[in-house]
Amino acid sequence: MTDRLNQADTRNWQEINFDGLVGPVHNYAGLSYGNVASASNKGLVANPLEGVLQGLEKAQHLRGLGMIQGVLPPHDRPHLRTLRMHGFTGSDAEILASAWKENPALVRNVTSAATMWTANAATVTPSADSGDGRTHFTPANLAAMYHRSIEAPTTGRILKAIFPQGDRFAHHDALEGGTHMGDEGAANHNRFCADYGEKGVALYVYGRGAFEPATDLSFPGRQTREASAAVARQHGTAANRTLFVRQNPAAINMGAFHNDVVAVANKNVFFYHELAFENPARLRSDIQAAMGDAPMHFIEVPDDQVPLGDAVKSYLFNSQLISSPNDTAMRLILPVEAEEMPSVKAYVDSLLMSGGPILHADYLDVRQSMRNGGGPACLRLRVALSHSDRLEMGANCILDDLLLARLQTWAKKHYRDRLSPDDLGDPALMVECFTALDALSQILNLGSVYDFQR
Ligand code: SUG
Repeated sequence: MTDRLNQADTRNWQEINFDGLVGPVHNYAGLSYGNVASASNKGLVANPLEGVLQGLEKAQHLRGLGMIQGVLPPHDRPHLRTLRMHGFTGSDAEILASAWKENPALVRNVTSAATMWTANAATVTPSADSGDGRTHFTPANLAAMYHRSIEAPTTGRILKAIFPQGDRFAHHDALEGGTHMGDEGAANHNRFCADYGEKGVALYVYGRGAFEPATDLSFPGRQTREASAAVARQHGTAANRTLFVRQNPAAINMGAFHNDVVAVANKNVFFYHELAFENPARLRSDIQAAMGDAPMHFIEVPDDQVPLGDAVKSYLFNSQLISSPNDTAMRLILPVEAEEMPSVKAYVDSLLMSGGPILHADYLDVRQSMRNGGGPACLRLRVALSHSDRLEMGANCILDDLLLARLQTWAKKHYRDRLSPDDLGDPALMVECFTALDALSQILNLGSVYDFQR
């Protein structure tokens, strides 16, 4: 059965980007150690309404380029289930009040809007590459950061609502084992292929081994080799088409807490910084060997043209690299911060003139997210699907004009335009968030995915 499904349509594949909607509690609490933007913007007043609208505008921009664009909903915050697990009891308002009084830092952690960065939601293996011809999903356990370690169960329920478990789609539980099995999802996973429906090569990038001291790291290596290997095994990708490589410790120490801050792939193009990996020449030859006859294009950005610090600060590599049906060449979707960094702007200008596979670049404003270390690529989960896979999807998460208008109206009705970390104990904010998400789950036809609905 699965072979038949696998072979039914290698054409008519498209990569869908599922953008995470910025949540109503979007704020700058500085929760992510090792994420330079999050730490340096700690305490700023955020504008959740502007954030969600910026995200929708990015999604709409991609739609305008002919891409299929999905959305993933924010999670319920504050996460009362976690506070109950901490032993707080009573009504919702009582739980929040006593937790805020006793431990405001805990409340800030369970009131992060970090689920917007859906590149960390899960690792996805398209059906063309998996062992059984189904699309496989493993929600990331995000064990390295407490505020993100509470995401996986709700993420799993949302993914199952959109991709029903069965002949087409297979769902795994998030990895157990705490930080030893730290898994940050698609942000540390690249897929190379000649075309989306062709068999691809998976490249998993990890920060450290689970059972070795990483004395060369001054910031957390969030992803372990063992976690990457476990996900690859679950998804059943062919051994000769599955590669594992360590991220350069120098990049992690410079603030590249995920590999997608220093590298991005699309089809047979790999665009990365010279210092992203310790031995890029070896990696290139391993990728090309795994790809066989399909020629790869490697675009290695030299440190003397774009210093690693500029790349991390501007998020050059946290751009989306897309093949839109309207273009023959590939296109980068960059944050405006990249345009404002002279070394990066000069590099991108020369890249577009080089006659290579990337000939277009758009700079978009996602500053609300960027201040927390989340660029265009962080904000989306890529799912490559055949046409017949797409027909089997559930829920109502694919953007069209009507859904876009409904989401804009919904956000304007429910979101604040100012939020500081000191506001997170406000019981009214909790009510606003749950009311907004209840309405959203109906708009997106998700069923009862949230803890407060169960
Ligand atoms: O996990 N920031 C996120 C940013 C994630 C970016 N994702 C990718 N690179 N794919 C993180 O560090 C900051 C939240 C705060 O401080 O409130 C935060 O979680």
